[in-house]
This record gives sequence, structure tokens and C-alpha cells, in this order.
Amino acid sequence: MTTLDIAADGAPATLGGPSLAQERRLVTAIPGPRSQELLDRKAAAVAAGVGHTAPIAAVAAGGGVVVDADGNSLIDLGSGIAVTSVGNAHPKVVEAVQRQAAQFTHTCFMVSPYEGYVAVAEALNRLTPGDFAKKSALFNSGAEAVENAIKIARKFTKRPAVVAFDHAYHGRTNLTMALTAKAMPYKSGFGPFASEIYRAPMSYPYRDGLTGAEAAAKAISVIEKQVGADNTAAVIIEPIQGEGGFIVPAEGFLPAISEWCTANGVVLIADEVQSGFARTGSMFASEQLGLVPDLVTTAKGIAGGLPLAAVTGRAEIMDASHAGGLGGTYGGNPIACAAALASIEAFETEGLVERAAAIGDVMLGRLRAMQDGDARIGDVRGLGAMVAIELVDPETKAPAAALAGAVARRCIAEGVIVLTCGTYGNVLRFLPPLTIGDALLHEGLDVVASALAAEASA
Ligand code: PLZ
Repeated sequence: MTTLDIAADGAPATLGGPSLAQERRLVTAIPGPRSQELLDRKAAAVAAGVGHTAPIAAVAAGGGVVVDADGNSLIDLGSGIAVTSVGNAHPKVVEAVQRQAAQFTHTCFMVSPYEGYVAVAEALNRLTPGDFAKKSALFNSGAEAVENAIKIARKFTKRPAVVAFDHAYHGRTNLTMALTAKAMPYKSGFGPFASEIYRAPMSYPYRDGLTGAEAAAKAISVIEKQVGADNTAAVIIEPIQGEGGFIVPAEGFLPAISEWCTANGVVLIADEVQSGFARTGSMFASEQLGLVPDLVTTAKGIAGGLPLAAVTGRAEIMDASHAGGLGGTYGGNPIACAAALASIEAFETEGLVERAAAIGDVMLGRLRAMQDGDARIGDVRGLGAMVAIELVDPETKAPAAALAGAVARRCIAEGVIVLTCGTYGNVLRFLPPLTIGDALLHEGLDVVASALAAEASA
């Protein structure tokens, strides 16, 4: 058995957090030999369907970097897909996890309740949008939160149908695969899928050219004609779509959908699993987009890297289920709750909401400047530290997926973790930890610029 606990710079590389040297440092090609060794073991031992973006063996992370087993230090522009917003191994999270683990690791909240779970519910009820009585329930993953939001909405409305949107991503379980739009890689061959799921057109300003009101009218017409308001339990929407391409709907789209839901007794669920917890420069993206959802699903950024998810919303809807109707063995695990309380404290006391907005200003400024001289960058969009560029054929606007993949791979080889997304696979998304420093952020974007330039001449 190989140990990956190697020393980098004389310090034990297994200690992460903000004290980790904040630098891009390449000491081997990516992957280096130790990473390659792990990737070989992965290929032999882990199911082929579980992919990876960066071919490295991570041993430590913190601030704005991920360090690998060979001692390479990569700038992190992905946050483990929008999870480590408070920074990896945040000291408050580490301390809270250690303290809670030493106290008790599990009782099952449905067997013996404990304070951490209740305190997280109280915090969520306070922080999520909407000035009305709220309640919460905790789960393990974003998909599980979405599943439960649908269960709750159906129980409350006594209606079957659920409407999701083009480009939506809501998870990989059976019901959430049905809600997710994209076949490859998420759905192909994995059906049959849950019934009573319908799809409406999304506002996608770069590609549909519609105002928010026009796009909403189109979506509402599809729902009314093809589903029927009286049959519809819930409309579920990501205020900014994540996996689908960081699509920010046109102004007015979300409020119009929301008004229609209210007028028709339909529960509006905002899936803020990716956009929530300071990511967009407000605690939740809904706040900036004029949306007050009935229910909101959260996960990812909530607990600094520990698995935790939640459904929060109007008390009368949340209370619709009979006692015992909601739960799960691990939902609201005490260690995950301790991590969430520490993360929420960090969001609220360390200026991370403001930091997300500032990071967004830097990223949008730099990326728009790149777009000025490069017609392959069709669109620059996003809010706060949730920003993306859509790469296209300059003449036809056809999605340039191969280019996006090549640029992302080049960035990783140069020590910058960059993720792709989008229905057409042609979007590069940037979602760094909110603890990344300006110098590192600029250096990361410099590498993106050179990768784009290198692909132009390749
Ligand atoms: N809703 C809006 O973004 C997860 C998916 C990564 P889980 N997005 C990352 C992958 O390829 O599996 C996500 C999301 C939104 C729900 C989910 C699902 O959250 O915690 O991955 O189940």
C-alpha cells in the first residue's frame, strides 16, 4: 500500500486549510508519478462510470489551492463543484468537526434528536428568502433534498405533475434524473424514469433572444397546454442553472413564473444547491433575481465539504407530511450539522458574501476583456463567484465543445483546475473558493487566457 502523505516544501502535505502555501507550483507533469499510481488503482478498483476532471491525487487543499501527491499545487477555480465556498479545511469547520466527532458521531435524528440539527434548521429558516414562517428538514445530498421537496409539494397540493426546465440539473437518483435535462452523461441507459415530470423552455438570453416576460409567457403556455395548472404540484427551477451552463435567466423571467405559480396554487421550488450560500454575492441567488420561492433546496456550500442538504420553506407546506413521512438514517448527521453551523458562522462573520461579489467583479472584468479580442467567447455571464464563458464558432454561434474541453485540459496541465458545463458542453465555469486571494485569482485567469490563445494557434 502506498502512502500519499508526502512532504511538500518540508511541511506535511496532508495539512490543508488557509495556511497552505498560496501558490501555483508545478514540480512534475500532471499527472505526476504518485498521482498516476492512484489513478491506476482507481481504474482497477472504482467503477468506470465514476469519472474525474483533474488527473491528480489530492492530498491537501485550502485557501485557493489543491495540492497533489507529487507536491504540485493547483489553483482551484472549481471548489469541488461549488462546495468549499468557505475554503477547504476551514479552521472553524475543522474544529467543529473534531469536537463533534469526539462527542458523538450519530444517534439518528429520528431516534434521539440533538441540537445541531435544530440549530441548522433555525439558521436556514432565518437565512433563506421570504419573510414568512418557515421550517426545514435535513438530508444528505442535493438530489435527496430535491426528491424530498417534490414529495412535500405533492403531499401539500395533492397533485401529481412536476415541471422542470430545459438545461436543468437536479441530480442522479431516479426522480432527479427525470428532472435533469441532459441525456449524456446523466441519463443515457439508466431509465425508465419517474413519471409525471414535464419540461418547459428556459430563459436563455444568449440563445433565445427573448425578454424575461416573453420567455416566461412561452414557458407558462407550455405548462398550461401540456400539463394543466390543476395537475401541477410544483415547478422546480435553478435561479441560475449550474450544470446546464451557468445560465442566468433574463430579468423578470423568475418573478413571472413565480406569480403564475402563486396564482395557480403551484409550489415554486428554487433549487439553490449550486447557487446558494454566498456563491453569487448574496446568501441566495433568488434574492438578486426577484424570486421568493415557496421551497428552497440547499446542499454543497452549506457545510464546508461535509455532506448535508436541506429543504426549507413555508411552514404550512413543510408541515404537510404526516409524522414519520420524511427522514432517513443519516439526514442531518451531527458532524455535518456542526460543520454547517461553523460554515454559516464563517459566511456571516468573515465577509464572504461581499467577497463573492468582489471575486465576481474581477472575473467578469477579466473575462469581458478577453471576450473583446476573441470572438470565440460568445457570452460572459454569471453573478458573483459563479461566472462562465460560453465558447462558440464565431460565425455560426455553434457550441464549441471540443474547444472548451481542450482549454480546460490545458489549464489543468498548467496547474489551474477549471470545470466545463453546459447542455452543449461548451461552457467554462469559474467558481473559486471565496477564500482565494486576488493574486492567485488573477494568475488563474492568466492561465485561462494563455490556454485560449494556445488553442487558437494549435
Ligand atoms: N441541484 C442545482 O447543481 C449537483 C453534480 C455533479 P448532489 N451538481 C453537481 C455530478 O456530476 O454529479 C446539483 C446541482 C443542483 C442538485 C444537485 C445534486 O446534488 O449533492 O450531487 O446530489
